[in-house]
Amino acid sequence: TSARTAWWRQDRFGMFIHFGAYSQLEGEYTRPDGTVCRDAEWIKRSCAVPMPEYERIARDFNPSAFDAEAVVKAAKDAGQRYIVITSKHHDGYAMWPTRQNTWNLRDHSSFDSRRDILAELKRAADAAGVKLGFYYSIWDWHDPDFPDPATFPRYKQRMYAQLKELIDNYDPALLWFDGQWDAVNPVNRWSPQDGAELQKYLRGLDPGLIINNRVGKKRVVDGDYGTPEQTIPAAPVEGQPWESCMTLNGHWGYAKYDTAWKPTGTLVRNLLDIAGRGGDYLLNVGPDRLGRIPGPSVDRLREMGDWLSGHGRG
Ligand code: FUL
Repeated sequence: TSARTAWWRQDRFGMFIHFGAYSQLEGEYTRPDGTVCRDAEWIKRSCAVPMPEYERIARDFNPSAFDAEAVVKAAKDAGQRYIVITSKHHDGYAMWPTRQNTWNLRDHSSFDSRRDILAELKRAADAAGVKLGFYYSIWDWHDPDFPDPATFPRYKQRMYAQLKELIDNYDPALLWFDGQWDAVNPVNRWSPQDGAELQKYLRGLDPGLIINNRVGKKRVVDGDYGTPEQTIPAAPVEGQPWESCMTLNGHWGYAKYDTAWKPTGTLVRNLLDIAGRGGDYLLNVGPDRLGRIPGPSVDRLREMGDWLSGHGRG
């Protein structure tokens, strides 16, 4: 792991992007009775949006203002050296033109079907010398084969095929798995062996690929690094690389009602605290329904970068 993760450990600071069909709702779902339910990337589930209704909402998704160069610039300005974007969150919606189903941004949206935002991001990131990685949720609320133990192997096959597409088409530097847990997932049968198998498969495709520990059961032996969420570990595991992922406000996906932005001073302090303990900081932005990173996020990222370049890191 140590040679593989060398660049990443040195980079220290990355941009997380939560962007998907849920972004279309911008955090607010109005129920048939007129009441409003709020959340973000979990909204389908936490607000019990029926699947046909969620599919109808996704049909309207048209992130026409998504600007890969602006995204990469915001990251660069902050001093971030890698980007990890949700290729598929728990809702199962693929943000690239996958051939495994039609539940994706090209085939099920109002977006220009000639565009591919992952390809755009890859191009812009390469041009700027920024690394690109993908978040991928093992848990899938949409695929009908997921919940049934009898059909789960078919789901698994499609998942492998999707991951191969991602690697073949976009050559990611890193894969950030999620949705492997027991507590929340009522039909979880993702075993340590499943994780080990998947890891082996991916390494066969690309030995240099960095993989987080949620590919398995978050044990030290799973993947390349630990993934504390919204927290900075007081006593990191000796010898295990780690990365704290955190939000800029209180949500991962765009939530228009959430204006509780963390002050830049807090963000800089978090970065220093994490770097001082040997970790990486993956700081999240949630683009709106049109694909734009919220202004308050861009401002804070720029202010962080200004602070860093004033202190010897350009
Ligand atoms: C969690 C997910 O359930 C959240 O939606 C988010 O993606 C976070 C980074 O990981 O496990």
